[in-house]
Amino acid sequence: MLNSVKPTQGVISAEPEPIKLDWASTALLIIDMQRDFMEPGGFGETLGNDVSQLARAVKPIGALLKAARDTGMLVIHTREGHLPDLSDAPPAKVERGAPSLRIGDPGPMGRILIRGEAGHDIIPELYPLDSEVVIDKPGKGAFYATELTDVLEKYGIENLLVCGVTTEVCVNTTVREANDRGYRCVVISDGCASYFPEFHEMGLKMIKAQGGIFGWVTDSAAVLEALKISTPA
Ligand code: C5J
Repeated sequence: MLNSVKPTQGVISAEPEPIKLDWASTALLIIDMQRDFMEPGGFGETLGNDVSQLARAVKPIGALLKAARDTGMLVIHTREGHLPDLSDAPPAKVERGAPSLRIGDPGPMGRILIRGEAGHDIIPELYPLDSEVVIDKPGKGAFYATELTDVLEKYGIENLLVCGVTTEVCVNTTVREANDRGYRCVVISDGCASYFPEFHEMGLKMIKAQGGIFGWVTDSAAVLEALKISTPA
């Protein structure tokens, strides 16, 4: 007979070393898997990026999301974006560079990086359930000007399984913010992606270097293994 008792703890094979986590105090934090970053016509492409580079993270995140839902782990999604009147968008962010469209301009998926527009929403494959937490953030880090700290405290979370896009921008900024606040961050290498593969690699190296100066790095299969869930084909 299969043992149906859910494990309360697991050891994740990770770098620089394995890490043991209590699942009840662990959340899956999915950073900015929004159409604006993932699809043609959104913010990412207006900056000149090849958005197809990010697609590789979708399947591993989907497997983690399913595992978190199956095991009752807290799931938190974030979305980067701004209020329609741009009152939370610093001019220094809106005015920089020479994008084809700026934040707030009308694009094929609605106004670029504006809350409530189609482009600002999360891709259908990873769409949040009503029961999951969605944090809207104006910055790169998920703690800046958001209710994330309150949410983590409310649910007694001490450990974060972090994935999403892009590795070196919003994922790294959030991990650094979380690390300074005392959270253990385990970053999922195949669940993160960058428009620049070399930045992805270096972004992960920066996290796990120096004995894990910002956190741990693992992959989705290792998390599923620690949760005792078989890896999807
Ligand atoms: C960027 C993000 N790259 N979510 N945002 O501007 O990483």
